[in-house]
Amino acid sequence: MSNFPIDVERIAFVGDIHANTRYMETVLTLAAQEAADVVVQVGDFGYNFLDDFLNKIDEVSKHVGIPVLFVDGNHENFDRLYSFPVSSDGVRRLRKNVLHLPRGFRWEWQGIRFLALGGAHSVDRSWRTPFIEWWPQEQISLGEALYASGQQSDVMITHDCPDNVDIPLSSGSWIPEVDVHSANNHRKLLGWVVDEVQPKHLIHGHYHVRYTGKRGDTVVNGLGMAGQPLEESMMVVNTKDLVK
Ligand SMILES: [Mn+2]
Repeated sequence: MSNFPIDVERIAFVGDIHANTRYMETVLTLAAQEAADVVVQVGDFGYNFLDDFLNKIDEVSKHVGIPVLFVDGNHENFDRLYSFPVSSDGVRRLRKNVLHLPRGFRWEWQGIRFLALGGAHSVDRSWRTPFIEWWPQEQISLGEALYASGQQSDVMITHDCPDNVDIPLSSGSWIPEVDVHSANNHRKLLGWVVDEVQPKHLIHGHYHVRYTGKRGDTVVNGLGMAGQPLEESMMVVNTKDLVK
């Protein structure tokens, strides 16, 4: 278990940001108004992680005194993201106040056990240029799934949604059949990890729709995206309420 160097009583979760600097500024402002100790972003955060984006988020984050933690999504430049080293405490510091939670990273806040597991399949992959607009590291590998499944946790923070959850989506008839298949397989693999970890709560992004559902005994919260009203993209909670 990581000795993650902050404790957190109140968390502002936020959905896909897609490198939208101005939206992130608004998120941090609301997080401060809501007395959150930290912003936890659920993937599709920085895309190319440009210096201008990271510097601005770091500056606003320091100004309001709220660090930004994120799991990776699928629309991220993984070559750039993984060029930042993992610190001895297990996270990537892209800036002093902007931290990546790698897949399988575990920590505790308020005695509650958290597990990060980013990644998803891009169903728009066919329209993207490999290694410029799309990266194969986007999917959870079998090794990452095995590593993440090794221990129970109370809360999972993911980008994709596990299988056996009804997401209130409009139809995606534009998606090629092979990518429907790959996306479903990815959800199954994540679902297998969830079966092993048995979290009480799972929070995810990727589908750009705010809803609350269940998967067995696990409460599932899906978050909206940048551009939508903040009540669609954000969920601010007391840490201890996640396991009630
Ligand atoms: Mn996504």
